[in-house]
Amino acid sequence: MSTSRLFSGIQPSGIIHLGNYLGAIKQWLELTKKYDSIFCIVDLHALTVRQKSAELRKNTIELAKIYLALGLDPQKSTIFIQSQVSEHTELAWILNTLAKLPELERMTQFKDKSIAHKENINAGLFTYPVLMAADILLYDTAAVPVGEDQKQHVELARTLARRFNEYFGETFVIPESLIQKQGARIMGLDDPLKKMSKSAVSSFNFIALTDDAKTVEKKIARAVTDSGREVVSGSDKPALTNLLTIHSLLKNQTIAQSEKEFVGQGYADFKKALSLEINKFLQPIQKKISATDDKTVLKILFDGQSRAKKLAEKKMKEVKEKVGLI
Ligand code: AQP
Repeated sequence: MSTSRLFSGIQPSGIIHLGNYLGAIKQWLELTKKYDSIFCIVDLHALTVRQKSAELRKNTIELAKIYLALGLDPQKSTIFIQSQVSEHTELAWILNTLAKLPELERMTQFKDKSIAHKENINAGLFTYPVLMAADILLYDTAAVPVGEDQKQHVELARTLARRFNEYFGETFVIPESLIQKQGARIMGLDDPLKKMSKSAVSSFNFIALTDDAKTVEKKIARAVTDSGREVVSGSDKPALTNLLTIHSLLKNQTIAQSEKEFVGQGYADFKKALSLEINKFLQPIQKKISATDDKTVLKILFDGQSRAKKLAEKKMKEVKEKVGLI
């Protein structure tokens, strides 16, 4: 295995959806063959949007079960919970002193979430990208597989790494984001102009990986479509393009191949076939999730914690020395 490191994380801010899977996780499995991989459950990030504690706990364990059900092998990669390695927040503070206000103010996710959660525009939401930079830089990460929405945050991690290196001397690896060509941005089923999101107000925005077959059928039946009758993609057909993207990615084929399957058929036929495809993908995963018990998952997460902690401690020691902290 190459020593080059990969880091990626997902927030347990709800149950992960097809957008998270198709945009990010789908490429993880292949990448684990090439990189020394670390997969984190970024629970501290989830706190930037108000969470109910019991639900956060449940979603954290559920997310670990989903990681395993999707095929991540804890023997081959490190899987752990962010809050269990305190160096993440420690490094985030130091990086906070390097990040500039205008750099954070221009973050699209901050702007979007400030609109979606007007009642809770907290400082954590604003400095979220700095904590994400710490997550990445702490492990000398070379590659960060993310969806298009996170590219801007990885850019900031690169900027902060360079700034630190210039001021304090060579310390951090400059990470690269890995973004898939297709599926990098899966849009909401209820609004194809905004990305699919776990914390969307309506559950009709997303297909959660734990949705049962009936729920999937209902959500796809209700999904917004464009005017017209033919099942075709195009810049003037954002809703159909999104549904066709999901269909093609699940079938590992091009959008053109998916379009061809539905020549002469209407939206109803297409939606039925799409629901079937989604359920075919979800059912084996759901079986694996329910076959995994909490105790097994916790053991995997604690093993991951001790592996990650060792790397993080070493890096923080170096950072503190460089900065002049005793
Ligand atoms: N709609 C999307 N299309 C493609 N990729 C996506 N990702 C998220 N949404 C889409 C990618 O999934 C990974 C994990 O995301 P996250 O949980 O860390 O945070 P997020 O990007 O903020 O995802 P959500 O679903 O929108 O969560 P909430 O609503 O809690 O903020 C990332 O790699 C992301 O790019």
